[in-house]
Amino acid sequence: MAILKILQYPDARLHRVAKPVSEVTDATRKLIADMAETMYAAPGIGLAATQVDVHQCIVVIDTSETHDDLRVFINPELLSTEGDLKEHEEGCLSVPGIYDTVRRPEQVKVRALNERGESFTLEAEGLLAVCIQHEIDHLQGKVFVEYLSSLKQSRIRAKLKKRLRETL
Ligand code: GNR
Ligand code: NI
Repeated sequence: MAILKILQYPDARLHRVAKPVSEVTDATRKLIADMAETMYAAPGIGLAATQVDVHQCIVVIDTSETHDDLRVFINPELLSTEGDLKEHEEGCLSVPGIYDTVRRPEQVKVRALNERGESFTLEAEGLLAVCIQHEIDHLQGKVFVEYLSSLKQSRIRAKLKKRLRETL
């Protein structure tokens, strides 16, 4: 297993659109193991392959406090969303230290493949629903700050660029 490097916003590679996985192989499972290790080490509750510069539709999520409930989503599709829009404070491992409120549908229904290549559907609400939507956005090249005002986005870009200069 290995800890992978997480791309930091603003990085153009975070805006690439991921390609569906055509076959779930041992290489896919190796990547998933590395993504999980990277997510737990960060620590974070989710990670999309896009964030580690792999542009394939793969997501790992674990919203448990005990870090023992890994969920794997290969080629996830949002089948439907339900409920009112709900505000949630979001953060992102690719936008460290920045937290802000995003409004998203309360409940989602998602279909994906598991690590054995089997199809499953899942209905989620609460933090898991927020995280699934956040990760599917990553696969589509979208970072949560894009839901914020353009003023906030330029402030965040300036702050992270400055921090990047200072840590070089
Ligand atoms: O660790 C994470 N926490 C989080 C909190 C609120 C909403 C979404 C997230 S996802 C984030 C990890 C990450 O960046 N996944 O892409
Ligand atoms: Ni993120």
